[in-house]
Amino acid sequence: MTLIRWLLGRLILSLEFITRPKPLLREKKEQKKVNSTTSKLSLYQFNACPFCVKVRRHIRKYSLNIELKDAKNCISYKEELKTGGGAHKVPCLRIDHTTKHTEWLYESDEIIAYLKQEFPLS
Ligand SMILES: N[C@@H](CCC(=O)N[C@@H](CS)C(=O)NCC(=O)O)C(=O)O
Repeated sequence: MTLIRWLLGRLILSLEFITRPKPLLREKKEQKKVNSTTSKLSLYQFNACPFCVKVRRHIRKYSLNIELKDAKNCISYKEELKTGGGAHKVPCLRIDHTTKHTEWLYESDEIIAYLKQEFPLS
């Protein structure tokens, strides 16, 4: 079972690599603005999770500099996710609105919808 899961993971990552979308090219000033907003975001994820791959592809396509946090291998990220978000489920987008108000957004489709709304293609 572990071997099958590992093989599936490799397959997902290989397919992802072969079919990677081309990142959007923004003007420097525009990208700087986007970077400033994305600095408040981070994605808790697993490397070979298909739902995480879907979100990462969107992030790449739209050239969003969002920090990726490996919640499988990094114990502290795993704990942050469980304590802050309430569940050890990925993908989860952490949105630090202020130092006191943090939102934890689960579900790949919802994360993508949020990113599309926040960073529309102009
Ligand atoms: N409907 C969810 C499915 C997410 C999901 O099933 N994630 C799995 C990894 S692929 C997970 O977090 N499992 C919990 C665990 O492995 O501890 C989505 O689209 O984000």
